[in-house]
Amino acid sequence: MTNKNKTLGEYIIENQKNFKYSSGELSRLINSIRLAAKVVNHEIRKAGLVDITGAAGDINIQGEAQQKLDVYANDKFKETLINREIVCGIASEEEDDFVIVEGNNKKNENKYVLMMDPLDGSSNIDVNVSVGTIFSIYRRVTPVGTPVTIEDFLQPGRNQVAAGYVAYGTSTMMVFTTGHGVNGFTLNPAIGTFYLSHPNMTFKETGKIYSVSEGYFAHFEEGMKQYLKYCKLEEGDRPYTARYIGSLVADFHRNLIKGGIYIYPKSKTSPKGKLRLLYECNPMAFIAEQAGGKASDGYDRILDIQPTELHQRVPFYVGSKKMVEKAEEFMAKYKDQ
Ligand code: AHM
Ligand code: MG
Repeated sequence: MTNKNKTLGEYIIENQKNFKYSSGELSRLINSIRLAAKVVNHEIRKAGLVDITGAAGDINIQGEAQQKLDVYANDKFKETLINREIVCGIASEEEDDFVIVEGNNKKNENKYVLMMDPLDGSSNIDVNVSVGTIFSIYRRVTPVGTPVTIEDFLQPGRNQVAAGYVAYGTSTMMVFTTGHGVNGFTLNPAIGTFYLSHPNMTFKETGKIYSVSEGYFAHFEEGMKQYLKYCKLEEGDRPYTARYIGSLVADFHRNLIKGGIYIYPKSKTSPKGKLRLLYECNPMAFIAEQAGGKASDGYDRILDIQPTELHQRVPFYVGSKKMVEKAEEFMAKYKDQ
């Protein structure tokens, strides 16, 4: 079949043989994420009506308690995956600790762990701006048949077997990689089907967009300050264009399509950066590399960091390869200042 009109379901079936260790389990897992994404999407699309039907935390007109959307998204993804018995563990930005999934027969037979930020950028919901779901999948390292342990989650990002995001924007898109490039699927809301709309997505080698909250300029390290000055200089293809939505999925997605760099650096007020290594940076870094881009903490490759805790934060530089390299050059040059 050609790519024209191809659905996500068809894509998954056709590409199953290319998935690492293809046993059908990873295909089922991606299928379940697709399903949860549609359910969450449906709820997000009603968000503007909350003021009419009652604010989060209130009792709505049907007598049901309104849930905050990030809690709702977390519950939906968890419930969908647990019910289908395709993961042995889940870690989420919304949970203090990881969740062990034993399966119905309590045999812990499944091979994959999933980590997620179920609704990233959720503070944007109230102002009608795009949000996203980010997910990351690994094979467990402890033996099948035993409950998962923290070791299964604290794996370097290069061990990921799949990662992706769902962007709830002007349209809803699911973009993911299983280690064979990056493909984007757009939801046709009328029939609830994702279609392959962006096959083989790649970062331009360089671009003109830089995305960083310059409001924190005074708190940045010298290297970052110098890089931002460089972005604004009139020279060659500069000055660049500044674009910052404050929603990682949306900022990353735009840069992937147009060429650019997204940065959440460390600062005096966020000495380790803000974004989480396991739920945000690793999956985005895997997608970036699979799309020919680059991701680092300003000095080293994100995917090589050995995590030490579930909710670990890390500075994040991601996007077009040459732009990330240039930012790293500034960070190295002013390292000790
Ligand atoms: P969240 O996980 O609490 O939603 O925070 C992550 C979000 C990213 O989507 C976004 O890029 C960043 O926080 C924005 O932070 P800031 O408002 O400090 O610029
Ligand atoms: Mg987040």
